Amino acid sequence: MERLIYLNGELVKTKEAKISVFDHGLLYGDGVFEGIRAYSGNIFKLKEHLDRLYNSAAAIMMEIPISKEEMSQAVVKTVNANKLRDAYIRLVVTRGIGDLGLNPEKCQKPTVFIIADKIKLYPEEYYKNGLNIVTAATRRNIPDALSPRIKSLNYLNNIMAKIEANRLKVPEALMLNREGYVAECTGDNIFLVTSGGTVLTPPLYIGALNGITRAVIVDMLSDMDVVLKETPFTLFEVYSAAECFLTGTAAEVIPVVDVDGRKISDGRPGELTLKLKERFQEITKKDGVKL
Ligand code: PXG
Repeated sequence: MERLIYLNGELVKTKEAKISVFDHGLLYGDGVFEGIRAYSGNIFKLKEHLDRLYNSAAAIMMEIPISKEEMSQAVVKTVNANKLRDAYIRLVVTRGIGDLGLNPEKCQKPTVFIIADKIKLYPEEYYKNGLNIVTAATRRNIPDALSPRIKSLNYLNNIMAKIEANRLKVPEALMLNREGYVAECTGDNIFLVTSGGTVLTPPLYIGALNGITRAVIVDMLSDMDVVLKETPFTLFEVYSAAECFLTGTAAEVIPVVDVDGRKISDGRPGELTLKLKERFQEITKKDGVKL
């Protein structure tokens, strides 16, 4: 089925959903985006995604031309127009059409588009057996150059790390910050469970995206009375962890069983990881903005 794309206030067919070659989103990666999911007719954490989108836009001094309420309605409208109940939604706002110079003042109005499509799920095997990942040589962007908290269209840092993963034929790469602390993966946040049962995740200032899935897991751990420490850690803590898992909109909660050739514990997905994955999936069934 040909998809209908929301583009600057209108729903247009995929073939007609075109962006100018003078759009600064393309010329300079000047823009912000979100990846959102709908589960059985409910858009998961839409408010949180929109808050992050508008915060990212504020950080790059870009005013999104429609209100959050209008954006929320536009997302719902786009998913419904494509008759989707389970969907992956990509929401993009670029600086808009300008000239060939990088000056954003030349851009009259941000371009807004929303794509809703079927979600490509990760292979079931990843959840059952866990992922092998590697540490990328490419360090995460330093926050005082370009904050990893901004979900910008400038994903080259992550893409370079993803290329390293591809070359080693693994699905994800772990990224360290400039100081050598573990930050996050190319499209997922990371958690460890220590042998004592404490859960660790890097604080956001280390250089990680404020993941929506991460926040759900943080709340869940608090409900379960599991001690969570948002604290910097190095690869040593990763290699010696009892469990390791990644979180993200696409992956949800996914176990990691091998990092840089070091088996995590016995090389099987951990107990707490599997419990969190199940609990997370239960929440996705209940919560959300109705389509
Ligand atoms: N870190 C980074 C760098 C991300 O891009 C996450 C963490 C997880 O955040 P959420 O809010 O989703 O829990 C992301 C988001 C993909 C894809 O196709 C994944 C993301 C973004 C864009 C595409 O796998 N992950």
